[in-house]
Amino acid sequence: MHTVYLSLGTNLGDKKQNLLSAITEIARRIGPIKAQSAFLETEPWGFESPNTFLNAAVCVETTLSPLALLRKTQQIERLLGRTQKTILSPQQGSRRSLPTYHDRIIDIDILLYDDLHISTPTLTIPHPLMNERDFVLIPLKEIMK
Ligand code: PH2
Ligand code: MG
Ligand code: MG
Repeated sequence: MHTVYLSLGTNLGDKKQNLLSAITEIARRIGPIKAQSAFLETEPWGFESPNTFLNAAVCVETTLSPLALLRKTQQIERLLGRTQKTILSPQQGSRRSLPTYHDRIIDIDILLYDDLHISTPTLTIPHPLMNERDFVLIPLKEIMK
């Protein structure tokens, strides 16, 4: 079994229901939920939008590999109606610019996977921007204590 921390975010539609549906699908397709944070209303970070976010974090146990986990989280995003993908800027690795973000029905990001450190073109764990984002850190601290 592996212990995984996921970040959830939504700023379109029925945001509370979007988080609840995502958590239901995570439990069904990824593994049992060990801890779940409160839902936190946050201002858009890294882009401008009139739509505030609802964010949360969950701790899940899973037998999935990191890449299989990524595919499952993307499958759940599509199932819940997410269409657009974040557009990565060319110099993202250099931290000189952020990706182009957009409003979304649901975003599920992998924060931590056991104490694993990996960096591939499709997946980096721990999440490279997590320590710069209060909307990630506040829910995460709540469930890690
Ligand atoms: N997600 C982003 C970019 N900005 N801002 C907030 N408040 N919450 C998010 O979940 C979020 C964001 C990229 O995934
Ligand atoms: Mg994200
Ligand atoms: Mg994402």
